[in-house]
Amino acid sequence: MQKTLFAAIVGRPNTGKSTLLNAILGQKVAIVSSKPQTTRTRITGILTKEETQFVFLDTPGIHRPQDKLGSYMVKEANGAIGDVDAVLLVVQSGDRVGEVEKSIMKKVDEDTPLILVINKTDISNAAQIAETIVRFSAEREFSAVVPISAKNNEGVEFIIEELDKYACESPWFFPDDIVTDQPERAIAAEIIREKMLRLLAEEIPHGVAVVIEAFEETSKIIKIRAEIFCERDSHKPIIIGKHGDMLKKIGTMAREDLEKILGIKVFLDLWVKVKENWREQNAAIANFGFKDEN
Ligand SMILES: Nc1nc2c(ncn2[C@@H]2O[C@H](COP(=O)(O)OP(=O)(O)OP(=O)(O)O)[C@@H](O)[C@H]2O)c(=O)[nH]1
Ligand SMILES: [Mg+2]
Repeated sequence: MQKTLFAAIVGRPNTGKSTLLNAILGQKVAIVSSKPQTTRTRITGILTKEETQFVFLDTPGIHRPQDKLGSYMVKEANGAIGDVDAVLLVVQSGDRVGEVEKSIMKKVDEDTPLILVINKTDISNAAQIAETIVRFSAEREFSAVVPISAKNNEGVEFIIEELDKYACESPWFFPDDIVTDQPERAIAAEIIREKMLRLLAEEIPHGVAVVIEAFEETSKIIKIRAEIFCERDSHKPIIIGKHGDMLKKIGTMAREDLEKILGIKVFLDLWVKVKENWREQNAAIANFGFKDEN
């Protein structure tokens, strides 16, 4: 008998939602960075285990939006809450209950299982975990509270065990051997953005969008041409770097990751362009793939 369960992974930026998704799947499908607001759109991860297919929606961290892209991101996250059978609220061990968590707890209706996931236990202690449980439990009843370290893959299996209780009889939505519904082009664009988040200072990567212009696959190699759009003239030379060093570094790191993920040799051709203040323009946001489907 096939069973299915849809679960949304939500919380503030930077709590480790995407790291958790990757840990659940045992494979990288969502990019991760130490900077908040890494994830910009919903990312589907699929885990098929025995009879159950778990479909996870990783979402952008919920924050007070500063621009139109931010509004899109928050809408994506909030929208996911209403579309699923269960919700994982990811907080960090030691956290207090903030506005974001309060708004999420309010949005999840009483019939939907809500699991409190307390992440980053590897950098906290038992007292902090206990305090976090007390603080959050005072606000709302959870179907389960699961302390984990997504980074070290500890405790993650308890989330799956808990979610399995709520899976309903239903044919699977995806073949049992796929882990994400993201096209390879989208993964390539995200990996390039991840390297920029890692290598460049705060404001620059947050204003970057990556568009895959060409993706040509032969039996031996994938040739990818990507355009990196930054939002100011002054950012372009920084992304390119002295003698093109920075762009080369971004390209090398992205290529190495993509070769691992796609399992084939990759040739990456990167171009940097400027699209002034695109994060404030609905048309540009939509062109860069952030389309409002609700
Ligand atoms: N020590 C520790 N760090 C973690 C853990 N999980 C995630 N991190 C780190 O926390 C940072 C944020 O991780 P992400 O997975 O990108 O967080 P996110 O919640 O998806 O962030 P947004 O997409 O911006 O909302 C990264 O530097 C991760 O390496 C953990 O269990 N322990
Ligand atoms: Mg994320």
